[in-house]
Amino acid sequence: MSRCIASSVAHLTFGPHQRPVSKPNVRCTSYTRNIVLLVFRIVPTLALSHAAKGSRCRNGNTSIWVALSACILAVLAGAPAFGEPVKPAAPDASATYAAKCASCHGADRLGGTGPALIPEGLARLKKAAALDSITNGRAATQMPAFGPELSKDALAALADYIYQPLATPPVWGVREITTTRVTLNAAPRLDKPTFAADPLNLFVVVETGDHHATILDGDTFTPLTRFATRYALHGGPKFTPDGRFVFFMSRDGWVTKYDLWNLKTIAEVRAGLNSRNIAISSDGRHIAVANYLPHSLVLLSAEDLSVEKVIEARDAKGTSSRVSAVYQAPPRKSFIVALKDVPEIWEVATDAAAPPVYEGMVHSHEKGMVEALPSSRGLFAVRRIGLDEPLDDFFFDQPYRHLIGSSRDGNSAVVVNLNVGRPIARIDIPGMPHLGSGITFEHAGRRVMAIPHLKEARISVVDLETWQVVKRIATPGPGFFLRSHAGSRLIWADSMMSAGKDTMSLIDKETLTITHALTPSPGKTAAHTELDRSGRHALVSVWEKDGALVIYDTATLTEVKRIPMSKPSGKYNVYNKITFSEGTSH
Ligand code: DHE
Repeated sequence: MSRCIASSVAHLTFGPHQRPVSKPNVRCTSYTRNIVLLVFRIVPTLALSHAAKGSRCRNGNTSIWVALSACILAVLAGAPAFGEPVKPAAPDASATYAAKCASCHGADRLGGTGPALIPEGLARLKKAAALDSITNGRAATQMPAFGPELSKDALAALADYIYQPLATPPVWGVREITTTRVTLNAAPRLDKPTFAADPLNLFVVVETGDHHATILDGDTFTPLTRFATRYALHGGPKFTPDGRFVFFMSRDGWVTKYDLWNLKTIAEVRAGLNSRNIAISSDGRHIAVANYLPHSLVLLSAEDLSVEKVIEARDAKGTSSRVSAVYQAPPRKSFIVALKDVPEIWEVATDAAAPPVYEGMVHSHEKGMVEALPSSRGLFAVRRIGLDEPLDDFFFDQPYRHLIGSSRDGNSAVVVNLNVGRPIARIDIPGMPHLGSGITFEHAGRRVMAIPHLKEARISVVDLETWQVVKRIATPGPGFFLRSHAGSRLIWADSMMSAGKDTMSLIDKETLTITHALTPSPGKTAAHTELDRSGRHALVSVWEKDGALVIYDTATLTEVKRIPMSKPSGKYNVYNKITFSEGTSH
């Protein structure tokens, strides 16, 4: 059909100011629709008016019959009744996406320079917030505002569209991962860093407000550099045992290797499409990536981020599962893997000399006489630990003999002895304990752990031998993170999930009572603390887009310095991390 016929038909049916917004595809589908509407709308109108005027055709009966049948056809076709305005065609969101979004977010919606726009990646973003970003753009990013050029309906259709599941599940295996790998800079041989600051007292600060990271001198609290990261980093960055390199992961599955001595990005690879976190092996040679999409554990070389192995996440019966997290267990020379959808935990060996794993029947365990076939052995051998229910959000005791995981109902924690490979105790701690943020310390001559609760205003303290709750400490509100240090007698707890979100509670490890409250910025969220390598200073986030890093002297509790930052979500001290110091996350 020629352009001018098409446009005059469109004029008739849509009116001059109601043109469809997404032109390319809409045009083809609207043409067909317009012709149908034209036939059903105009023919009966003419026929009826003809009949109503009493016009005497050669066959007046035929004229009325034509009008009636056209009316019936029009009703059957769902065409609007006479005089009723015709609604414009629904905007074709996939065409709008192709025209406006695909160049940054990928034609397949799996991401490009912008993040992936798939339901798995958007689970944490409300649709109204997504619509706001599409309409008004995102400050300090390359995301433009489409409000001025798209109609309200087209904007809403686009927001709906990106929350629709992909028609076919994407494949993301060795080949796809490998094609994304880039080396950006070589890591030169260096005996010491290219700057004077103590490399073991550096802090890596992740700023999720504008997706940057700052490397901070932990003695002078002066930033050494600040650089753009991938969109939405999550989980703690992981450090090589010598503290020279750090690895970041984004929720979109990008893993980045960064040289802390030379302040340069070394390499990047996209190991998953929707990822949870990463871990590094105790020898610093392997990186493990936990993925929700696809269901896999990806093992990378820490040297150049090349793929070493992709392990599909399936339980012993073959049921597929998301991998909710992977943890490093240095004394065990292994990774511990949490599976979201099946009642299993995995221990993946990071030691080439790891013993064989037997999954089936073993006739004899007599040394040198084992009569069975191992399912795997050596590097990346997978040992399955069966559970009664899936467990999430793990905490480990210092020797990594026990793992404590949250049960599904959020009312208890299950203790798994990793040596014998089975659950040995259940701890009654209702209110969704956030075990991943737990810390350990000595209290009254016993090793205990303290854990915040996401749904109750308290900190629980649990004895790590008897698994009994020693104390429940009431706080101003539910919180997310806890921190301390062997060199400090205070625990720093936030209440970021509550009205008391602007206040940090300081708990005395000896008395297990709150002794101080600090409010870095009244009304603004205060959360996530990390102490320096000696425990003399505590760095607290004002967790807002126009936020700050506030540094306190842990002896006097006075503010030493305040550095403006964009939602500093987490900060990580090199020494504390590589020594697996008590009081911090691992
Ligand atoms: Fe996290 C760590 C899981 C929501 C900020 N978070 C972790 C870890 C896990 C986890 C398993 C430990 C990984 C590691 O360090 O290797 N987080 C989850 C969730 O399941 C949860 C509740 C929901 C989700 O969708 O993922 C969740 N996390 C959040 C947030 O909403 C936070 C506050 C903001 C954000 O940026 O996403 C958040 N999580 C963090 C941070 C760490 C973290 C800052 C590292 C803490 C540390 O000190 O090591």
